[in-house]
Amino acid sequence: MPKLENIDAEISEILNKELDRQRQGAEMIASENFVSSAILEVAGSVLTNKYAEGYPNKRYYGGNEFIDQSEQLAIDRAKKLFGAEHANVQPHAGSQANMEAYFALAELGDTILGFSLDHGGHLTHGHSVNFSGKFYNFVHYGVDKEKELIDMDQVRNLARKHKPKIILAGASAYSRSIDFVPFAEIAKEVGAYLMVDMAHIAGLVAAGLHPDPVPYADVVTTTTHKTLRGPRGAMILSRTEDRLRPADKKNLARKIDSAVFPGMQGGPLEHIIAAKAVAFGEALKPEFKTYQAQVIKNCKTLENNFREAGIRMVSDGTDNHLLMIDVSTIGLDGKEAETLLDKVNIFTNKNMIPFDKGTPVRPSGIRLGTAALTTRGLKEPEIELIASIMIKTLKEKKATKESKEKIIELMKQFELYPEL
Ligand code: DSN
Repeated sequence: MPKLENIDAEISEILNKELDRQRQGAEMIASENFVSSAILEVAGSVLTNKYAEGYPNKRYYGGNEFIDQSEQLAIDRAKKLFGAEHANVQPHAGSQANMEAYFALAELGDTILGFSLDHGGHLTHGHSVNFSGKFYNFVHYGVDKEKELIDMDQVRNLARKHKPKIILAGASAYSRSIDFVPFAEIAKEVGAYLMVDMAHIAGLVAAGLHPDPVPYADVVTTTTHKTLRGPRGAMILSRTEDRLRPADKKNLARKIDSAVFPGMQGGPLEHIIAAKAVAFGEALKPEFKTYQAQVIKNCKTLENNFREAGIRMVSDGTDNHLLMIDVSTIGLDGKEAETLLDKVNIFTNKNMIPFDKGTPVRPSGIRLGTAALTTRGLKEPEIELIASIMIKTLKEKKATKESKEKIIELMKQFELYPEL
């Protein structure tokens, strides 16, 4: 087979450079991870060639015998992994999954109660610049000022006042466990659907190391590429029955499927769906639980190091795979901190923190995560070393060549895709 480098030297070179960057860096962006070689292989497979609009055994194109088998495996494994009644594995990304869930549960203009982006929510949870904030009437809850934990009194009061069609739980920058029981109680009291976006914590949930939203929520959306460690994509889990509208001709499972196709998407990405099946298969193995437990231990190690260094953390620490650092307490903004760390090959992202006095482009925080480093095999001693380099770089406001070399040297010891 001709090699990419002989066909498209420019793209080939970019791929090689990106592989080197990934190999030589300490990847601490909380939403990123490294897929297995098996997932890489399937994501780059011949399944990309096939049109398969519809669902297994109900397609709008011929020739889907094997595609049907692969998508059905992905569905069955997803249901088994999360104990869900229904799974739709076609959403291309988390944004689409959320849009499709809103389409299935609400009418345009309906009220939805969600977690504010600047307190740790997500753009698709009703921000004014996003489709969600334009199509629906979002009302937002946040964290309390003292402990910086989700303010359930506020959730209850806003739910009673606004009577939302959907109450949405889930976050992209919240380092504490979320208890879905009170959310379900409030949803029941006000006659709302409970929807959970578990994108960040899906791997922890699958391993039984975070409270499970599936028994409590009507609909659960997730991306597949964060702690779940699958290919870039998403899925929607749901109950079969529509709890609030049981008399409707379509049950909830069918409403979700119709919202995905033909409601929002066309041809599913069957190469990615097969790669999701591989990821779910990996997550069903006992080693996955060991991996997720180490993700949390590594994050706790980070927390201990930042506490000892006297640097403020949002909510004073973590229960999961991520940690929010308030870099304003050391005289930096998030953009400056991100840039300094980039220069020593530690990859993070600037992030708003609750009650931030900064702006989204110059916020007061950075977000750190341990899912990707743990996949590379790093444990507590290596995390300590990375934490010490981070803290030194941030406190001295100086990115030294020596620090960068130490990170490259460390990461060399943890091979990434040696076969490539
Ligand atoms: N889910 C976001 C993140 O956490 O990085 C991106 O949309």
